[in-house]
Amino acid sequence: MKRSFESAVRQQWKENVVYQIYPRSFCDSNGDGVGDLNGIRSRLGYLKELGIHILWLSPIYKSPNYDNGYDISDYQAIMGEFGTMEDFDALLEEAHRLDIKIIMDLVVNHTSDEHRWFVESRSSRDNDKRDYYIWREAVDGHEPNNWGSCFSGSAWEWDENTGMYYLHCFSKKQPDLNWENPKVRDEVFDMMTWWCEKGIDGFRMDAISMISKKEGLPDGPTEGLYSPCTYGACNGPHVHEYLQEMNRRVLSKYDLMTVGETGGVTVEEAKKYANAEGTELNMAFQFEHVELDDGPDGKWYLNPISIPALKKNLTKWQKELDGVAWNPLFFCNHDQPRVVSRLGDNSPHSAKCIATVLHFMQGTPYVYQGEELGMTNCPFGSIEDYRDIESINAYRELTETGLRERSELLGCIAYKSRDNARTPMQWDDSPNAGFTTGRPWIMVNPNYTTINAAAELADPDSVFHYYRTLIALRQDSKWSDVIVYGHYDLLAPEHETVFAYTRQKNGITLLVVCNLSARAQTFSVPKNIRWNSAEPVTGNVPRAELTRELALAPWQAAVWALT
Ligand code: TEU
Ligand code: CA
Repeated sequence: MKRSFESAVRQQWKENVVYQIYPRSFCDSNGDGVGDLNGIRSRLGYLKELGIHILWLSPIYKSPNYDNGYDISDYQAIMGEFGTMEDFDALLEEAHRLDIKIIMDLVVNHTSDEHRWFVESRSSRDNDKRDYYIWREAVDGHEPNNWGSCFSGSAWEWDENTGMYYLHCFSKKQPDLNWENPKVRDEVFDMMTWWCEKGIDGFRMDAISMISKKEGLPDGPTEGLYSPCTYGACNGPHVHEYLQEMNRRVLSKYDLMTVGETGGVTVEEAKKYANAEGTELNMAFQFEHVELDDGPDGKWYLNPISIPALKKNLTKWQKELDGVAWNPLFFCNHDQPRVVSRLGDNSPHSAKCIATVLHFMQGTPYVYQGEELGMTNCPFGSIEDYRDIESINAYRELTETGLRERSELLGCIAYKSRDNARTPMQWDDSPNAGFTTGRPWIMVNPNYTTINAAAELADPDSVFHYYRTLIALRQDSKWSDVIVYGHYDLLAPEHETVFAYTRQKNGITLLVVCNLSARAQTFSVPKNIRWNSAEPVTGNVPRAELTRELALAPWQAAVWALT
């Protein structure tokens, strides 16, 4: 029977903030230049200080690391470089002791080609694991369709041994699983159950909107050299059916938080993925707001994000999901450049302003490691400085085909590369930012001498303490209720740089005003907003007073509670 839900259905995962760790770059405990599980455990106190109760770990499973762990060769073993299963158990136990939950990355759209399922599947046409993956005959001596991989090239790889192609929406080292095969679903659900029995607290589901491909795998419209496989793979005909089955067979049996990485998701689709009745997932990541600066054929452009467009987009998600689903709120993750270098000007002041915009919206905020320090994009030089398969493959394909000029493209990669998010966490001003005593696997951002956790912990005005305050306001203040559950309304949609909105619940109105610009601006509080008294909640300028005509400093953010 259908029930109707209010946004105010209380859930712990709505009231907390999620902190994402990219284990390879967080903290190295043994000097091999690669972050690891014991490194994470040694920093739990830091996360506690920030106020974190939920950690999402990017993949830590056994992997040949062509895509930094998003290519898994054994779901029930730990990557050797990260430690052992005992190290994981110790991390989980210590986290739980500190009241911190651990959410695992679940990468089941594809496996590594070194996973035993694929090794068997490719061994012969009649192997009993053949249908675990998506194999097709050549069509007129060519690939079965025009789909391109997210990491350049065709989405099909020819297998000499059996004379057929297999589908890989990501690199050819990441063959797509065939979810239409019930045995694949059994295997995945058994593996998930094994982790749940271990006591983990939830899943972030990688590329989960791509597990059901369009019937017949038809050609799609081309952009550049191929048709992005996302046209044929995202939100396919059976995706909700598979997630409901997963929910029935696994998720509903445990107390978990779940969030899907649902590329290509529309508001209508998100209402299903993250429906408030809880038959699929708790939240669904949408990416429209971080694609507003894309060019005609993808991300490698220097376009700025237009603030009115950003407001319009996020407002659509705020309004449409209120009461029927739940938004995850993010600007940063391991696939995005640093937001302070994208929407801001690299200054701590701009980092605080951007954080304010996000943390006062309705939804669960996600903080990506280093974001709470205002960590910036990295001044990479040549293509040799990069480690990310997406950046390296794109550079090769677009320059070799003559579609882009080398130095121009390199500038765009410097701006947008996922590696900007993957440089080591900046702990202090000692060599290699205190991340490792060895040689880091990727360069350290040279600005660690000024931007680092030790310096920010000691400075009450730092970005770190600003985030700590935002998190405390949400979790433990007289405004928690309206911050988490209040209704959202945008103000002044046309204003070129000021992002202003209200949140309302039980007669309390929060007024949030953020000047996303390096210039001073004026802002008129709309006439329909009235107040007898305005109490400052937070902001990045001391003693900001609310007046009808506001004179805002560059990057000023201010929040008032109106009564
Ligand atoms: O990302 C899926 C995805 O859609 C991304 O490839 C996205 O298009 C790209 O990163 C934008 O630059 C997930 C993971 O988050 C990513 O790190 C993995 O590489 C990918 O899946 C494959 O597992
Ligand atoms: Ca290590």
